[in-house]
Amino acid sequence: MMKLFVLLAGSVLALAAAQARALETTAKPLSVEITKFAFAPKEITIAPGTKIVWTNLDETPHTVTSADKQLKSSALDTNDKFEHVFASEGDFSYFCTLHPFMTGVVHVRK
Ligand SMILES: [Cu+2]
Repeated sequence: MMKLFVLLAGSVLALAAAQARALETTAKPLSVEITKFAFAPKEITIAPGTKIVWTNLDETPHTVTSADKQLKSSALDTNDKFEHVFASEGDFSYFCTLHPFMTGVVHVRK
């Protein structure tokens, strides 16, 4: 009987640890690369509260800008980063003000 209890307690702890790891993974910042005049990935789906970090890998400056100005980076030089935490659900389209053909979208879903 005691042995069974110890086994049960062990598996409950293992489950709790697995859940903690899952939460950590969700909260981890996600990366979008700006490379060859494009956002990669161009579309990304995240949970509310997730941070996205954009990094410009081009030799040319780019921006991360949305029409509603929720996203408004300065001109990012090579290896410069811009980050934003998406708190609420929705579809957030953005573009580069220097090259408006460069577009991307962030889908925030529960
Ligand atoms: Cu650009």
